Parts: sequence; C-alpha cells; structure tokens
Amino acid sequence: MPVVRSARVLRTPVLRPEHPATGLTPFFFDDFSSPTLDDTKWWASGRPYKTGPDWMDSSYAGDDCRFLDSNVTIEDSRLVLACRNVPNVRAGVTKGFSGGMVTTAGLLAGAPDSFRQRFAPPVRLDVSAKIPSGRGLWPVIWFMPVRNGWPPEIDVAEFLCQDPSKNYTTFHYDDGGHRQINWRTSSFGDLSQAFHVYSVEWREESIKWFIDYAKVFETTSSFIPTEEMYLMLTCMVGHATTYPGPPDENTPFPSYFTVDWVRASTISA
Ligand SMILES: [Ca+2]
Repeated sequence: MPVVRSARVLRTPVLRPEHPATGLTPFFFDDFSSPTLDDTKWWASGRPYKTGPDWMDSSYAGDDCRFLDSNVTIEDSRLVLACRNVPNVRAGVTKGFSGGMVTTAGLLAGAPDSFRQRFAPPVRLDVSAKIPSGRGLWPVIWFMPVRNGWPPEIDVAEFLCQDPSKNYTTFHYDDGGHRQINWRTSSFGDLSQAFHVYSVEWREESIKWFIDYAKVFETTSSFIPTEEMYLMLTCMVGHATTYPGPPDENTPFPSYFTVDWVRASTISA
C-alpha cells in the first residue's frame, strides 16, 4: 500500500490455475464465527501498535481519514470494515472520513510478545473477501515487517475501488534505494459483486499471488524477505495525496470491505 508508485508495471496475460491441495499445514484461521472480534488473533483499529507508525492517524490512511474501532464489526460470521464520511475528532484534529482495520501486529504499549501472529516463509495466506465499489475506497490485504521498518511490503491484494475490476498485487523491496514490482489486471470483471479468494504464497525464493486459486503474478526477486511480518486488513478512504485519490459525490457511504475468512498455512511441499 504505497504512497508513491513507480511507473514500472509488469503484466502477464496468463491465468494459470494453481490450487495446492496438499503440502499445506494451516496454523492461523478465523472464519469470524465469534460474535465479536477474536482478540487472541487480532487487534482492531484505533489502537497504537508496537510496530510501525500509529496506524490510527497514519498518513497511509490519507490526510482526511482515520481508523476507528467503531468501523470494525462482526456480522453474519464476517468481518466488516466500514468506510464512512462522518467527520470525527481525535486530539483536537477533525477528519472528514474514517476507515477500519485489523492487524496481527503487537501493541505499542504492550509487551514485546503482544503480536497476535507473525508470518514468515514458506507461508500461504488465503483471504475470502468482498470489496466495495466507489471512487476513493481503498481496501488492502498486506504484510509489513515486525521489526518496524519499510520496505519490504507484500500487498496480497489492493484495490482502488473506482475500478473494482482491478486487483493490484505488489511487492515492495529495498534495492539500495527503492524499487518495486507492480502488476495489475482488468480481466476479472467487477470484483465487488461477490466474495473472491485472494492468496499469496510467500517462499524464500518466490512470491506468487492468486485470485480464486488462479495465479496472477509471481516474482523471483532475490530481495524477497525472510524476516517475520504481520498481517493487516484495512479499508480506507483516499485523499488527494494518496494512491486512490479522494472520493467523489457518487462514492457510496458507508461502504464495506467484508472478509468471510482468513487462513494461513505453512507450505511443506
Ligand atoms: Ca465467515
């Protein structure tokens, strides 16, 4: 979920089914069947985190958007992250929009072991989710480093919902500066109309991305991280200075990024 994108875009026309039915050992799963968010697995938004910036008011959320606890709910066994256009105030600063997030990162004020879950290769993540549609809406499924640095960053799935047919799959890494690999597609139709499974296989030698178990991108960069990372599920409202740009008068509010289940597995084969 970068602030700045390079012009480098890699495209692949091939969608190759690749559904590993074997060689996976699940170690993290949530189908959100509890009536409230399972705080043994996640921290909700509105908390300061041990790693990274204070996500609640991070510039990643846009200059006019902040994450609020009230935008994180469980409904019908699904995690619902809401984006709203209701002005809200924190520390005397009013913002016009709000979003929602959950993360497995540790608490800023908590113990060093307060991480709910850390991830490292070889790992596969599968997330069944339904994105919203509307200009400026910005749902992301992503990994960030436990050590509180950047890059690397693995964007499992990212959407600028003015065009809900495109899924952005991105790996950010440091190559003596900042480079990135970015791939995008418009070949999926309107992804906001249904739940889809967004996946990544993160191995030391490669990262592969999938939509509905079909591979959409792969990188074999020598800069693939082997360090521990944490997971974030976020839905934000963009701003003029952020990647999706601001919403417009046709953007529906509230809008929702809905997650049916999350599963992470160790890849043993
Ligand atoms: Ca569910």
